[in-house]
Amino acid sequence: MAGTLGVVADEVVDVRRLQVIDSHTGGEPTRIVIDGGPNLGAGTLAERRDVLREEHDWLRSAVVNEPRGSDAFVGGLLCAPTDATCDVGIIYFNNTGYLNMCVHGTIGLAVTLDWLGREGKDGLTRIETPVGVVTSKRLVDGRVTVANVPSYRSLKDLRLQVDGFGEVVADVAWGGNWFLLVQGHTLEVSYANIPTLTRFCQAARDSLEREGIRGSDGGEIDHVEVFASAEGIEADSRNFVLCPGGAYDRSPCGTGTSAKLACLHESGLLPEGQVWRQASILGSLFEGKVVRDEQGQLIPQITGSAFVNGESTFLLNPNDPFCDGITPKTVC
Ligand code: PYC
Repeated sequence: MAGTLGVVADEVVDVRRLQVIDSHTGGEPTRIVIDGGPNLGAGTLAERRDVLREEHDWLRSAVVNEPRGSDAFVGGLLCAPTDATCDVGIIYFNNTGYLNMCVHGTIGLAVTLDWLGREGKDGLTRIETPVGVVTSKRLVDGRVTVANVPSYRSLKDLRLQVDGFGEVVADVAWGGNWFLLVQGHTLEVSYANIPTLTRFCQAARDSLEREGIRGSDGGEIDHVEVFASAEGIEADSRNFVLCPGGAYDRSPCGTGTSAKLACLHESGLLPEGQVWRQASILGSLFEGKVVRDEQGQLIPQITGSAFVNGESTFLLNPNDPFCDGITPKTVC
């Protein structure tokens, strides 16, 4: 949607409007673009994500980067689904690029659709993503359960040398994104220790890259998760999750919790249906369990709460040097 808001040197300026709804899930922000996005054609969600990345990356940057957003934001572009059984489609992105799936974002999407009166029948919404169909179900207590894409572990007990930190023991698993899950370590997993945890996770990513370790489909392992026992709160574990753009996840990270559940199940430590309570670095909680689908695939179900906390129209003025957000290209 375009409008004429400003006049610069006798020239009428076309200002593009984007309508967004903000929410947060356990402290982690989600910003859903509900109107004003570009036409991405009629391909699959994965194809339309490629069009967005290659031809309209300005949208990602304008929506989640400063000055409108921050490194912590995950954005989502609401799309028409190509799968006729789905209610909506979604493409998630962040400060550095595009996500495959995002569970905290999908819990945020569920409350956003409820706010708009657009969720599926009886609070159950089928959502097409670039990596498969997921569902969200709003529970009577207001929480939301997301049934995620099939999840699995691809590497167990990997010994990784991390510069400045020594050897750690970790698994690699898929939960809708690729994760390095670190348990054999001596780090303190606490809010006060976020700067050190961030340095550790960045160094661990560098080690993965140096050693050419990737997910079993060749995908980059771009999220790193560090686990410890949960002291002082009712949870099975507390985690710290570093996202691809260098920000930490304020929520327990739903795709990361899915990857964790797959590892626990494959190690015989979490039977089907048993609840695992995963706390974030802030102490916000997700409850998760795994079930098998008809094909025998492991489906994590993640439950958490989200709150709608903003409804805005963004104005994209081409005369604004930071119209499309602050990026390396806009810095001189
Ligand atoms: O909840 O899946 C998640 C997620 C991914 C990145 C940030 N949050």
